[in-house]
Amino acid sequence: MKLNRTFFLLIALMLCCNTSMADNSKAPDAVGPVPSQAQVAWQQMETYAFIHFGLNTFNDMEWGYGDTQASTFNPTRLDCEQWAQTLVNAGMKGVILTCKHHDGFCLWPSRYTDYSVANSPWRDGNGDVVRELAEACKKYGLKMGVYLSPWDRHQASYGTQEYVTYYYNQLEELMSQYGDIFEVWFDGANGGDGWYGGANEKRQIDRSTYYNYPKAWGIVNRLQPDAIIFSDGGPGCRWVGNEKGFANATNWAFVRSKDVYPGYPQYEELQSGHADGDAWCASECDTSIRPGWFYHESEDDKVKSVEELTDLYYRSVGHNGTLLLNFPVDRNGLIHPTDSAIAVQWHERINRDLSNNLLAGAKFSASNTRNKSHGAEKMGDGKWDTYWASSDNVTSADIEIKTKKDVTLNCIMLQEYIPLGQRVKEFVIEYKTCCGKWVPVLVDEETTTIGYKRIVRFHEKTAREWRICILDARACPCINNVEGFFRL
Ligand code: FUL
Repeated sequence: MKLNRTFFLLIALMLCCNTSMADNSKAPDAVGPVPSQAQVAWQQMETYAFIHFGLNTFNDMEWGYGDTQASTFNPTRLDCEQWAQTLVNAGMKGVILTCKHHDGFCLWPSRYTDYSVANSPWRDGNGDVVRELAEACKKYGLKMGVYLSPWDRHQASYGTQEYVTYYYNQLEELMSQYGDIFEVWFDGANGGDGWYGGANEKRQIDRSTYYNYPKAWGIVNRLQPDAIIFSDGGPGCRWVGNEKGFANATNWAFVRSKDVYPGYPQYEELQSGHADGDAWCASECDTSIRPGWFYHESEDDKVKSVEELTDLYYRSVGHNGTLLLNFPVDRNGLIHPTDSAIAVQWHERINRDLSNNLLAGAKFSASNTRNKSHGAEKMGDGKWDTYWASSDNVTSADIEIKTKKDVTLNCIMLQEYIPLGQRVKEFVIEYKTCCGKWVPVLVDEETTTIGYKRIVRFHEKTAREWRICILDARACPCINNVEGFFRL
């Protein structure tokens, strides 16, 4: 009995020592899950474009049935350089093309089907949209990504193993013929019915097993090791669970990898991620600049406004996601002038909102600091790789920011140093009143997670002292950037 007590006391003492002996002279240990370097680089792109273009464009459809004649694909002035230049002017860092949508028509001359540009009048059947875009991307400094629909309403073999091989073969073509690819889209959509070589029927497949995705991902990893694989649950990045272009304010870059697969029925969870997820899988917020993904003349006056797009930016990039904004290329083969004008004005608006950091040059301090090389000033030095961190086991701390003179702010940007994991669970932003009282700013959404980037919009306040109170975190917080703005 006595021996037992002594034994337990000894264990308790050892545990205590262990905690207090946490080595705060070193950088904090990572707290899993953590992103790969490629995932960090991908998230730093922040905004990139989708292009939906194909037979649907010429037939006023969203989901071609698979029987539309290839001969109807005939853009008269197709110019991928116009796309690339427009996208660069709109601040986009990359572009993902629907190389094959659900109708099965290929925008490149695939050697595995005749249902492609090779059998269209465009460039006398000698054209290759994927190649033209890849070349334009290189010229204008954009990254290139591909969308290859797993569901194919044209192929007679759809539903059999033969189709899966066909799908892998096409993936292999796209991964090996067009240079570096930054992202590959695996769309979970499958409506069942289709032409299927004339069968005109409904074909159900088991979405979680039919395509054997791990094998498809193996092809991507072998040929494009840095490419980010998109699907409902990654593994590279995840769908955000809606097509409206926003993530929830609470947004974890994790998913429970065993649960989520392309076509995941509880997709609404993806708007916030899984706080207890075992895999790093940040959210990509996709939406179209128009109601449809493909071009329809009837939507020429329904292009999203600069205000709407700006709001989406704050709720995607500003909610720890990326924004994938779709441009439906028109029948000429060009981005429509209305869409391009709005996209460029939107980019200018974001730049105007977020270019004048009113906290630049302010004095940063913190209620707890790990060591000299992780001091509070690291949050204001403009460097990605330097960050403030608290001591191990300290999961709440206050960051104070003193400016030289009064500043009026209605927006604060916070960034965690994500190579060490996403940590913060809850925070509050406060300002000091003239009588020396700390008061929280008025925010219209919850202030919980931060992640790679959190941009908090609030009702404007004028003050010389500001405070970010981190109330809870999964481990000691590591913050590498804090900026403040006045948005007009
Ligand atoms: C969905 C598709 O069904 C839509 O047509 C579009 O391509 C969108 C981006 O993904 O799942």
